Amino acid sequence: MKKVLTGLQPTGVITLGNYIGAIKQMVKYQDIYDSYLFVADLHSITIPQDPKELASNIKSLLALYLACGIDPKKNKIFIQSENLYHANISWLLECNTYFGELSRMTQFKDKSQKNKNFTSGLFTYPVLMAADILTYDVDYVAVGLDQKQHVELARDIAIRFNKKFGDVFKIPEPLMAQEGTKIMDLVDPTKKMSKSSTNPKGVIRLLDDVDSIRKKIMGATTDSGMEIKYDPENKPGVSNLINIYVSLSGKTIKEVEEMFKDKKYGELKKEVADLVVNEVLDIQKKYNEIINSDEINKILDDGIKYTCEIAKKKFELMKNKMGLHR
Ligand code: ATP
Ligand code: LTN
Repeated sequence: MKKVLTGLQPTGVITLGNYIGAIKQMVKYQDIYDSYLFVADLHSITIPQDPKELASNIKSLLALYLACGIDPKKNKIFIQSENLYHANISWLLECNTYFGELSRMTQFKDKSQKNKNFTSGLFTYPVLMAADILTYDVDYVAVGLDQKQHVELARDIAIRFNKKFGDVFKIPEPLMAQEGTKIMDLVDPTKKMSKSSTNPKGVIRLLDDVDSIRKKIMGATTDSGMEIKYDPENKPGVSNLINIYVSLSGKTIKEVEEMFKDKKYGELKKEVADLVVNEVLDIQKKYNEIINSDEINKILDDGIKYTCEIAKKKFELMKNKMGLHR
């Protein structure tokens, strides 16, 4: 069975974008691949985090994974910082990664510009991500377009390491979400809907109360004209609503356009809101059952035991190949 892996950062309550673009994809993959899903908490501290908030975000993200349909029997679920091998493996890889390569990462360029006092962790972040991936010899890494460059770097590092020290790593491939799964901000539909967005009106979070979700969708920016047509370039607002409808209903873009052919924007918004609210209510119900149960701890104990065994073997193999032994 082929293996797939992904991680999400606990940088805030996840959005409808994260749900459609990442979690729903993993729910689909869990039936066909051996799946690894973790909380990338070591990645989140590359930018400053409030310790109390971070701890609560980690727990909440885990509960949301389960509430969204991630099946702990089909996934190895773990917290990155609990597996001490990730940071160790990352160091061995860092010493086989060039400064120039990391300087070319577009995420680093963007994020270091936003915060002049950025940490060196922000710079070496892609190597830690390579460690997450290469440790488990996965075939696929489930990511959005923004992370593709990091997966390509992981491949380059693995190829170089194998050449230098022998066959140690499998070369992974990015597995991108389907076309059209990028959900945009409701207020500015030319911008991605993002956890760390500063305008709450544009972002739907899975734990928002459903009245406010309805209000945000009814207030979404639409475009001039009247026609309900998928055209992201000229009609980004309407296209985003169609995209959400398509992602949650399983219908095709054509079918949705047909359904709303002679209808007004307001009707599309109402139907999108109904779909989202329905799905979110179900997730919130499950979330509330899980968040204070002991289920998460049990799942994490199993996940960390399983993944540490694999990671330990990979770490020992790397050390041996590199001459780090008695
Ligand atoms: P941040 O604002 O902290 O950068 P984010 O909301 O942009 O967070 P990430 O943590 O970078 O999200 O990404 C987690 C996963 O969710 C990735 O696989 C990413 O591709 C996916 N994702 C994030 N935003 C969207 C979106 N708007 N539409 C579809 N997928 C998304
Ligand atoms: N960098 C990713 C999160 C992440 C990840 C990974 C994704 C950390 N390690 C390994 C896939 C594989 C992000 O910010 N979305």
